[in-house]
Order: sequence, then structure tokens, then C-alpha cells
Amino acid sequence: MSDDFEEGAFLGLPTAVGPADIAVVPLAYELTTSYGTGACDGPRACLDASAQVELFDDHLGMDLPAGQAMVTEPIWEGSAPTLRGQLDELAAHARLFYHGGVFPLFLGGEHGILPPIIHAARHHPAVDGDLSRLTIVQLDAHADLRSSLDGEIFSHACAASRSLDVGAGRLLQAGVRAYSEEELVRINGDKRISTFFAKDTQHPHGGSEVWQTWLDELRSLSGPVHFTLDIDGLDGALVPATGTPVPGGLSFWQAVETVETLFANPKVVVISADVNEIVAQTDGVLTQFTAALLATKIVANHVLARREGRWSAMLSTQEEPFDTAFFKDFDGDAISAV
Ligand SMILES: [Mn+2]
Repeated sequence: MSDDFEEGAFLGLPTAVGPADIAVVPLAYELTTSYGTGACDGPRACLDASAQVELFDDHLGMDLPAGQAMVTEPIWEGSAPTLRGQLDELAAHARLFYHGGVFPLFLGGEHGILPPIIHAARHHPAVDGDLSRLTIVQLDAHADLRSSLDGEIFSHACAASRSLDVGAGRLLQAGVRAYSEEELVRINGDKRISTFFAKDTQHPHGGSEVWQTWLDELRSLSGPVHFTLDIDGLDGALVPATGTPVPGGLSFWQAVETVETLFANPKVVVISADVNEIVAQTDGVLTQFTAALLATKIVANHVLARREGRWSAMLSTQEEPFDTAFFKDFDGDAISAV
């Protein structure tokens, strides 16, 4: 722990003065969690746990922040009385980090944060208003491809469906092992979606071959990418306090390998990432520490991409108007159903 440790900041690193290169953006959002509760406290717990993470990253070969200006934003909390109002607020907040000069890492909060983040990502210069250019890479126990859950189309269980409805061009998923028939039909019928099921990648015989095809898929990507890590994609033993821990999931090193392979792709620009469904574990710290370690891996790989010329600031020159009432007016007819 260095002398200039800052309480509550990511990795304990003091907030940089001036324009940020990397922004850690905590989002205390939890309105639709169906089983466990506490995703709202997750970002704070993750920030606190990150104080115990080593600053030296062996893949990067340096101590973080490795010369980058890093800031930990104040924890965002919605004030609108309705879920749709909060989604609009969240999108407007996320928009602040898509000008192209900064890499945002959002800490959630339930997975319902994804559609407003993707909506805001259209303003990133690499996306340039056309979200069909954007690929979402998702690690998750759940497909999150329901058309609705308990009548709510913005449930966390619909995060991936709504992100495609918002306009994302492609969706790659791994770790998936809990899904409905409706979601399976959608996976098989929608060409934008490629899903790698945990029963295949984690199979004791032949699983490693399927895992290699996942990595090859990541290597074949091009264009802007948002990486979304639902920590329940990991085996439930690693994240016991997350909203819905599920056995049979990805190992820690498979999550790390996914991050390293994605950020190493020279044709890809990872414009942003999120780590979500973090819940403050009270009988230990494994859940929030696992999340903090993977968040650190994401930051370290972003720094490496900068140092090796795969990421450079590309500030947008025009001030595009932002649709601040997108979700409030989101057309129910526009949602995708099987
Ligand atoms: Mn999810």
C-alpha cells in the first residue's frame, strides 16, 4: 500500500488531476433483481476490495496505473421514481464517458445497466452513431435474452435482448448455462448471436477444444467492442454472494484469458467494459475480491492495448444531441420476441 492511498478509490489510487485516460464508474443500480438482493452495494464493496489487489500486473509487466490518468467517479445513484426514468438517467450518465478520450469501466449494479450503457455508446467516435458496428462480448451464466420477465422488459434477464433492440450489431456469449426455451430458440434463430454454452466449454472431455473455438471467435472480431462481465458467468464457488450464483461456470483463468484474447486483437477497439451483478459478501470477501481482480485485469489489458498501439484517444469533433428520454418512451412494439 503506497503513501498516497485513497480510501474508496479503485485500487486505492488517488484520482488523477486533469482529463482522465481511464474512468472507473460505479453504478448503484438495482430495481429488477429477481432472486438475491444487494447488487446496489456491490460497486462500493468492489472498490473497497480493490485496495487489496496488487498494483503489479504480470501481463502488463508494470504497476498500475502505469502512467495513465485514472479516476474513480463518485458512485452514481438514480433519483427518478420509475425504472424507465432511472434508465434514462443512467444513459445520460454513461454518455459522459463516450467522447472517445477515456476508457470507461462501469461497475454494477445489476445487469439491467447494459442497455442504457449501449444506448450511450452510439456517441463513441468508433461507433459514430451506428450501433450496428458494435459487438457485445458477454460472460454470463444466463443468456439474458428473454423478451420480458414478470412483465418487465427492462429486467436484468432481458439485458442482452434489449441491447440488441437498442441497436448493437452482434452478441457473443460464453459461460451460459441457465436459460429458457424461448432464449434457446432465439439463440438458434438470430444470426447476430453466438452463444458458447458452459456444458460444452466446461465439459471434462473435449471442453478445452470448444473453449479454443471461443477464443478463435474473439480473435476473428473487428471493430468496436463493449465487454460485459456478469460475474455469475464464473463458477458459483468464486462468487457466492452474486444475485444468482450457478455451479458449473467459467474458471477465473478462463475469464482472464477471454479478457487478454479480446484486448490483444489488433482489429478490435474495446471502447468500454462493465463488471456487474457484484454483491457485497458479508461472511467473507471472495465475491467482491474476484470482481475487483477481474476489473483490474480489464484495466491492465486496456493499458497494454494503449502501450502497444491498439487503442488511441479519438475525440469526437461534433456535439451530437443526446436522446435523454429514450427509455421512458421506449416502444414496447420495438422489442424483439421469438
Ligand atoms: Mn446477466
